[in-house]
Amino acid sequence: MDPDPGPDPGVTVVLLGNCGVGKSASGNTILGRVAFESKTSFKTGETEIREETGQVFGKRIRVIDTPGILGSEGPIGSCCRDVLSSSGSHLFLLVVKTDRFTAEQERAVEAALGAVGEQGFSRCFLLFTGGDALKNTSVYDFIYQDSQSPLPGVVRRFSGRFHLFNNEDGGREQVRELLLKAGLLHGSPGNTGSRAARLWKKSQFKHTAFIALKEQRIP
Ligand SMILES: Nc1nc2c(ncn2[C@@H]2O[C@H](COP(=O)(O)OP(=O)(O)OP(=O)(O)O)[C@@H](O)[C@H]2O)c(=O)[nH]1
Ligand SMILES: [Mg+2]
Repeated sequence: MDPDPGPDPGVTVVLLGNCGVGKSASGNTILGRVAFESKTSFKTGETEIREETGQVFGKRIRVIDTPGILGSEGPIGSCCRDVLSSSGSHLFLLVVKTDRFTAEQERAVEAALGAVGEQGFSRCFLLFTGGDALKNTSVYDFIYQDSQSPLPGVVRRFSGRFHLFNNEDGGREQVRELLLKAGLLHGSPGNTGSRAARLWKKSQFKHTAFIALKEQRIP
């Protein structure tokens, strides 16, 4: 008889980023319920690290919601290190709003990357929010719309590890796709026959082709 594998350690997802970018709303979308307070005003933003757990597509998922990273680098960095040393799978989501990518947004991205550290970087995805507001614009067009913006460079560093959420409709398919891309559902991207592998390959191919096209156009 096989030894008892013990309780499933599950997946820990950490939401990181600037204040007001949709971290809490994304946590709610992932869990499929209103677990975190998502506010309309930046000024009264969340100041504490909170966590909630739920069953998502048959997986036990612990979601950790953090306050805006700027000014809270210490406690958030320590939270990320704790997660990295815990059992189970980990996914860091660096949340960015599909809005003008300002110098402050860039600083927040750098601070979040500092919190995740080299050890966590390969498990870190960029998560764009505001998919509904993009309307007929693709996420690729949004990323590359301004050739002076540092955003294309940020996306390139993630080698295609990015995803788009529409937290307004909170649809489940976007959550499933994120978990598939991250290799957390039905096998890992390394398992070449899996749907995750196909989805990952498709997004990598699209990303590489798009970069090649854009880089020819941008002087
Ligand atoms: N239209 C639209 N609005 C969104 C989306 N995601 C978040 N928002 C809105 O953006 C605002 C900020 O969202 P929050 O989830 O509170 O952002 P946060 O990053 O948790 O903010 P802090 O906790 O203050 O740092 C809220 O008004 C959300 O409703 C989205 O995908 N589409
Ligand atoms: Mg919040």
